[in-house]
Amino acid sequence: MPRLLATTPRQDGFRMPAEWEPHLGCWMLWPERSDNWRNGAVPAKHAFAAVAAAIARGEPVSVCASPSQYVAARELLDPEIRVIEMTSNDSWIRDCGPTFVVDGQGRVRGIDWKFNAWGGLSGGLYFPWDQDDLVGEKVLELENDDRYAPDFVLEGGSIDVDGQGTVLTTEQCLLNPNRNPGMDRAQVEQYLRDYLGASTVLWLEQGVYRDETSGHIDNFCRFVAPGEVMLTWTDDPSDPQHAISCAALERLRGMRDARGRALTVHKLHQPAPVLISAEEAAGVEKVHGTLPRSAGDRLAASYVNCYIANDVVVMPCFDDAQDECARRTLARLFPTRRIVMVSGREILLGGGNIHCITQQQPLGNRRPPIARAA
Ligand code: KQY
Repeated sequence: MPRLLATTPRQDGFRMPAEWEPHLGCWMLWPERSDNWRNGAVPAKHAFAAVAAAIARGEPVSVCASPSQYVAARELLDPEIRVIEMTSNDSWIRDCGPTFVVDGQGRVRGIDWKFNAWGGLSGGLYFPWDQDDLVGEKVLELENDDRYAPDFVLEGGSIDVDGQGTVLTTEQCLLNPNRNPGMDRAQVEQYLRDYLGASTVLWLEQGVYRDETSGHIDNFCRFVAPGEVMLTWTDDPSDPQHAISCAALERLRGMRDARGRALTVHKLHQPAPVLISAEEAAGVEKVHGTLPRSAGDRLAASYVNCYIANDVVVMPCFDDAQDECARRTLARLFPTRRIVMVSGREILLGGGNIHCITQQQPLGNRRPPIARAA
């Protein structure tokens, strides 16, 4: 039986690896709620299946689906993808799932953060979230991985690491009183250091314009290698994203990572504004307590929200002229991986993108998975 640990990963010599370090596989949750996904989540299910298939070119994928959705998921997902029956409130495993950590011997453990649906009753995105909050524990039990369970609310999308002691995050999210009220910056940093095995926390002020997660870093700025980050960008000064990205660039230029390196910043130009159409908005059920969708609302579209798998990088595309530029940039940044584009619009309509619906499980000292021929 996996153990619940009272120590911290730092005390035990564990750290969160960078996403480009080898994976045992990837976890996802299956979408179904009709107050977040339009048309009974049918288009979203196809989008999730396409993401799972793209990732499965590089590593094994496990998709957890609720009892009533097991058959639909099994039907739509490729046969090599494992489907597991598991209840959840929605399908954002980056945020409600475990964060895996490894030690120098390649042992793997998990952090089971507290989850409150991006802000609980003051600004959260839906109610209840009790089943989402159990996802981390359930995954770790299935995998027989020992578990840390800090009394700390954190979504996986709100942090990014280089695997060498540096954590990147935003003040907008982690200092938001609707996550860990009463905790100041120093206390939040201590949790990040203790649980991610890091020494340096780098803070950007905010995330992508209108990102409903309170500015998750994984949609805005992420490590692509030690000492290198990619940043959502626009050259258009009339776009509200411009000032946000310029302010971030300014801060990034003054930062040093845990090893004292200055950061190289790679700009990823955002697509033209993605707005919810009247038809799309009409397909989402209105439910009290769930963030509504309105025609004309701008979505937080970003190419940064991609998943770095063993042999592939799976990136969202938006039927936009910038898609190809972003693909080329990612190909340059990840020269040993194939870049696979999957349409991101349907996932974006739900409030996130490919990185938000995936969670990597590090390989540690286990045998490498056999990748399907791409
Ligand atoms: O990580 C994310 N971007 C999650 C977004 C949740 C949206 C719920 N409507």
